[in-house]
Amino acid sequence: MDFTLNDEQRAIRQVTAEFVAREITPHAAAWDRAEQVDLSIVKKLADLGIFGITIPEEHGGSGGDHTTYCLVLEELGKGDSSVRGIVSVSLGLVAKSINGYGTAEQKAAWLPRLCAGDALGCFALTEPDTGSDAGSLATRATRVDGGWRLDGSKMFITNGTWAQVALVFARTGEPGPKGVSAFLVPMDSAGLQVEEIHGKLGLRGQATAALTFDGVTVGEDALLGSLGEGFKIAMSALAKGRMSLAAGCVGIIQGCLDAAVDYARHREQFGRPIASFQLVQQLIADISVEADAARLLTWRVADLIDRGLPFATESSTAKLYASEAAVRAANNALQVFGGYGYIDEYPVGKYLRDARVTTVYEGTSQIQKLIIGRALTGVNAFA
Ligand code: TGC
Repeated sequence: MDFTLNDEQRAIRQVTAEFVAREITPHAAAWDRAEQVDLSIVKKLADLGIFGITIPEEHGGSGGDHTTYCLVLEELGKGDSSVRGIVSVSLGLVAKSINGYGTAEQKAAWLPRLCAGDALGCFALTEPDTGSDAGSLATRATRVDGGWRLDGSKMFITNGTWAQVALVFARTGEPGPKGVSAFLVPMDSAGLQVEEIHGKLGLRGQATAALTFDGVTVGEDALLGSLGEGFKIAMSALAKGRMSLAAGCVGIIQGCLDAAVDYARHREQFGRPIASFQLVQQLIADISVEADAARLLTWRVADLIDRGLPFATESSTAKLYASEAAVRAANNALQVFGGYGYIDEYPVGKYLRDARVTTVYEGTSQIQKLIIGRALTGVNAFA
């Protein structure tokens, strides 16, 4: 593996870091308090080309590689995980799925708009009663004249109140994963109700919603991929999504490291900077080691994807490690800050709250361990 970044990757990382420092970091605490990022950030991100990385140029993207994608998500994650999540769902889960499985018409209808930030996507897999066992989902799509009718509900849907298109997974056949199909559903469809979920511990700037489908009708052309291919589309999206989530966690860990080092150098106790105390240095060293380890695990996944090699187990490994490490890093950073870490004048309390859910969504840490265990042993713990 060659992890030397090329000139283009370094330049994009630098431009993104400057953008984050100017447009996101100064507002992150206020957006967190207000429970809503300023949505003008979407167009600004799009103008920088961020919603089109890895999408081919012919569909409005820049055709960049996955290492570049991870570099960008790390910088966004350092600035505000709520903003990072808007990108990793709209681009990482929705646009990439359309690019991978869509017809020429579906790509033409949605990809230029998603890349330009004129539309956002949301990924509607999870349901009120269906989390880890995603293949048992109950939302139903039944054939009607000229298309499909969708009935059911979805839960914890990022971008839910902002999106123009939902990638919806619904049952069209037998129980279990093989009976699931995927649909592209315009969010202004009649019968689709969206209710924002408030009171989250973290990711408070993001719009997380519950969706209800009550006789929503879509045409034949809404089916993404083949009939019964929906679960494969969801798993394929999540396999890459877990890498992007890991990259966002690397950003959290790096943000914790930078904040803790800076604070420890300036905060004085017992007549000298707390950076001079060995136990403080231990907290900082632990964060640094985990930043390196999480970053290298994440870059390995990007490298495998760009070389066309299998990557799903490595992506679960990166997601598992980076998310758990982000929680530990934020906890250690808060310890360095003492009481000041507990108020939002400094970023570490928000890092801790935002990190916590990363061990839960896009597959819990327990699910990642079972995916890794299945790959190692050949024995399926889910069956
Ligand atoms: P399993 O037998 O593993 O697979 C069923 C079929 O899917 C195929 N498949 C894949 N295809 C392509 N790429 C991949 N990476 C694939 N992984 C699996 C597989 O080959 C099989 O097809 P076939 O034809 O061979 O039979 O299915 P399972 O039911 O045993 O899966 C179990 C498990 C636990 C791994 C799966 O259900 C799972 O990953 N659960 C976790 C669910 C999850 O991550 N949910 C997250 C929802 S989204 C979210 O949290 C937030 S993002 C969106 C937002 O923020 O709004």
